[in-house]
Amino acid sequence: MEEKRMNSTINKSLVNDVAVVGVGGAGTNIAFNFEKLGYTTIHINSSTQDESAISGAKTIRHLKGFNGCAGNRQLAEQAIAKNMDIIDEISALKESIIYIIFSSAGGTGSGVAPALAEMLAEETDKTICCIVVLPDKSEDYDFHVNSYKCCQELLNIEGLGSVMFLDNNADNKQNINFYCANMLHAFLTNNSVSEYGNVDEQEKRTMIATSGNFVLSVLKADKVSDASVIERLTTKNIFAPLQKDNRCEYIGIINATGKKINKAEIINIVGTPIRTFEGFGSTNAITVIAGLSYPFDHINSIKDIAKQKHDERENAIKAAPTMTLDDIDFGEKVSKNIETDKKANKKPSRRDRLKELQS
Ligand SMILES: Nc1nc2c(ncn2[C@@H]2O[C@H](COP(=O)(O)OP(=O)(O)OP(=O)(O)O)[C@@H](O)[C@H]2O)c(=O)[nH]1
Ligand SMILES: [Mg+2]
Repeated sequence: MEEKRMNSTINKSLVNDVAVVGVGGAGTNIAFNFEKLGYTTIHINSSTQDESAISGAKTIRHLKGFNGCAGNRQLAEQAIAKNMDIIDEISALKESIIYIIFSSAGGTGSGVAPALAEMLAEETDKTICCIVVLPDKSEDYDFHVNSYKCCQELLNIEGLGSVMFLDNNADNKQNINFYCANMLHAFLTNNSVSEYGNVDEQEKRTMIATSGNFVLSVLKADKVSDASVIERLTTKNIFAPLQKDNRCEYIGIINATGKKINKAEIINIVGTPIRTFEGFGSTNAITVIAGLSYPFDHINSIKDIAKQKHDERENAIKAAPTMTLDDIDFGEKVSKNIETDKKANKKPSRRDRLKELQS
């Protein structure tokens, strides 16, 4: 009992040590889900319309002087450059773990978030984690170009903690937003204890702080099997498909009572970790993989879609005959200006005629 109380206090302190920063429409929508779960949250946007979508949000920081970035990443970077006080405010937060959440495909989040993440990683001792939304394949050219460029920039930042890649092909946006916040919350708050072992706060911090891709699965005890957990980690989930190179750093398995997940089966899929942290006695079974390779193949497929859409546009421009509009001159007025015509045809007034006689 004593141990249980101690463990739950520790886990509560972990949640109290996490702050969330949403940037742009998608980022602030997802961050709002975290805010409702009790996290310290800051919402950054350039668009007042996006801001009204999260009505009731406590802390909204508007990028002053801007009203939307319309998919323009450079404009968004300028916006944060002119509003550096927001970065100072985040640096000064008491929480030591910051999750920056944004879509890579728009303008505001895609342009602001990498700059923000890099500055916080350079200038603070905080653990800087990201949650990045990737576009669905039906979306337009511009979204794919932005997403690829944003990921390219993000993956070159040194000193980042874990990054979660949410794939908008996987489900509708509201579900993705909800599952992302609630699964991570389930992991951060899990305080199950067992004489067989626990995943403690430090182990959770280690997994969160490990750079690379981070995925997790949360299943109710009655749904747990090795196959269902693997399915949730690899296909039936909200994440970008894993890079198939068998590289990971840590595995965390918090087993549901009476339903032990076979570690070897997980390793078979994600690769050999430095260590597997195992816990028991949980209501939900939670499995976490940290330090995976970034999903390079999937990000390259975003570039391929951009290229395909680019080529379609170029081909249409090339194939279209050059059209011009010829001049026309029918030697007459096209439309009559009645007022001008009336004045032109008016005979001189008696006053004017008398004036002429004065000279
Ligand atoms: N998962 C998820 N995706 C979203 C959500 N809202 C928009 N998106 C996706 O995010 C991308 C557009 O990014 P936004 O976040 O709307 O763009 P922004 O950062 O506000 O940038 P601008 O509006 O261009 O200045 C598209 O791929 C959308 O499909 C959301 O609530 N959840
Ligand atoms: Mg927007």
